[in-house]
Amino acid sequence: MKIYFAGAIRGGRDDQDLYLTAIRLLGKHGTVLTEHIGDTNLSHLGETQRTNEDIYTRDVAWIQECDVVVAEVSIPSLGVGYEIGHAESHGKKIICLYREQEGRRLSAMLSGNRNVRVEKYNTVEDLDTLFKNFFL
Ligand code: 6IA
Repeated sequence: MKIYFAGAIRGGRDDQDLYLTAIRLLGKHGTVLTEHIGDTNLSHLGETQRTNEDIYTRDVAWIQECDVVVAEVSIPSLGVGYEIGHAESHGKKIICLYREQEGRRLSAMLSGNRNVRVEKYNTVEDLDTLFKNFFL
């Protein structure tokens, strides 16, 4: 099972510890192609040793290769939104993980999209259960 995990980079790195935890949990169910998303050394500037074009080319190839895209969408990110749209156009399974926050609502392009499974959660334990149920 090849898993493409998506999470905000230039959109903001406030959730990077959570991404790292999610990637570790997902690793129990398959190969996570994008382990760098949880890298605590990766700043909001992204991978500085690669060009933007390299990153784009690699990421779209991985999306096309993967079995499922798991996207953490609590922090809005243009890149994550693009990756979800790209995955949808290639018929990939898509799970969006979302923590409800006071005064914010998830984009209708995800919450109103039947091709996207939105899973609301609060804790890391919720994520663990959610992944176990999904990858059974
Ligand atoms: O718009 P964002 O940067 O928040 O988009 C984040 C999403 O796009 C992630 O899920 C990644 O898969 C992908 N992505 C976008 N930019 C990068 C990046 N650095 N490094 C790795 N993945 C990325 C970009 C900049 C660098 C040349 C300085």
